[in-house]
Amino acid sequence: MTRIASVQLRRVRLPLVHEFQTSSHAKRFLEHILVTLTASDGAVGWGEIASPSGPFYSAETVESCWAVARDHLAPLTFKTDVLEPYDLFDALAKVRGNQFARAGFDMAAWDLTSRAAGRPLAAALGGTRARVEAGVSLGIEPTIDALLEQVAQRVAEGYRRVKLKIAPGWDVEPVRAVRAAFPAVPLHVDANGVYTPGDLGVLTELDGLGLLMIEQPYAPRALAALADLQDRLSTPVCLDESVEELDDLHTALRLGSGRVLNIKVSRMGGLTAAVRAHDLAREHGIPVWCGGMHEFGLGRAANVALSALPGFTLPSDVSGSDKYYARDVTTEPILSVDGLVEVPTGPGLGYDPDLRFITAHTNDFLELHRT
Ligand code: OSB
Ligand code: MG
Repeated sequence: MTRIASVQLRRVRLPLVHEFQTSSHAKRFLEHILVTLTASDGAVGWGEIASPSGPFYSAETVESCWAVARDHLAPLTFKTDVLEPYDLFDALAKVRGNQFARAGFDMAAWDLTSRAAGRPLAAALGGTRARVEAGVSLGIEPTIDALLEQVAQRVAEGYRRVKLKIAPGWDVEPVRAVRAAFPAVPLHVDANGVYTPGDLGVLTELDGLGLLMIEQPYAPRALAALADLQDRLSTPVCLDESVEELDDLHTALRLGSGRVLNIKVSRMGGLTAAVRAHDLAREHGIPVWCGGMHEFGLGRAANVALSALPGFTLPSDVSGSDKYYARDVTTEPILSVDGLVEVPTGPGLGYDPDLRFITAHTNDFLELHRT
């Protein structure tokens, strides 16, 4: 029996090497919360709460995650016997919503149990690949030329797929320009839910550009409208924000709301839920890939491990650390070489936190103990 004896929470802020703009906001710095669980036998596991600062991707914010982690998740963690990571996931599922906050604890439980067993996280999750294919996600740029320059750089770096953020005013024209300049590059677009059925004209134009998929064209809960759209398009619709729980995926499968699933550890509330979503999608013949939230190296290592599962047949948003950060929170950066990222073979996440660097970038620290 393993009891968690202490929980540490750290708010860590890092600058992004390149500004990232989506339909709702532009980001130059990111603040994520690192979760450290220490068991009574001394075993340690690290997790990352990768919530954006504002409630524009999901309802969560860094502030909400901090409060929920401190007031609800840590106390529930102290009450739970963590033999398997599932034990903590199921205990924390008492909390509704708040997936990003829960995901940080779930990830730490997976790291702790697999590290203590001397087993790589990927193997513990059921991963079968030695390396995974990496794609990049490119934000809205000030000009089409700046976007073309970004695509050229990332293609030269070897990334296997390029995803472009789109929004009204930045859609058909930039995508057509990228398609014309890079006819052979696997390309997809992500709207983060900003279009409505009134925009069918734009989406139909995009349908003609040979895209791998159109990610989250409509709002998260518009599952019926997404199904109507999928009926009208030959390009697969990919769901991101629409699937926060396994039941959302059941509904989407029943309605036919999309043909591809982006699985994010954060959005699903942890690795446990991510594996379950993978299994369900696979049963239904839906290809999946792992999406990112600009995770620091710890969260990114979890994404790499997850992407080793057999249903992850499309390139994931697991770019190398250098695409995001000049220096990362792990002692070794995550590397993408020719668009491939090695799945670590060491115990747990396979990457170690650089505690000195983390401490130098920590804005707030809290340690809680089981009483
Ligand atoms: O929709 O995939 C998204 C980043 C912040 C919010 C939403 C999204 C993203 C990304 C980042 O696309 C992808 C990455 O981490 O490489
Ligand atoms: Mg997305």
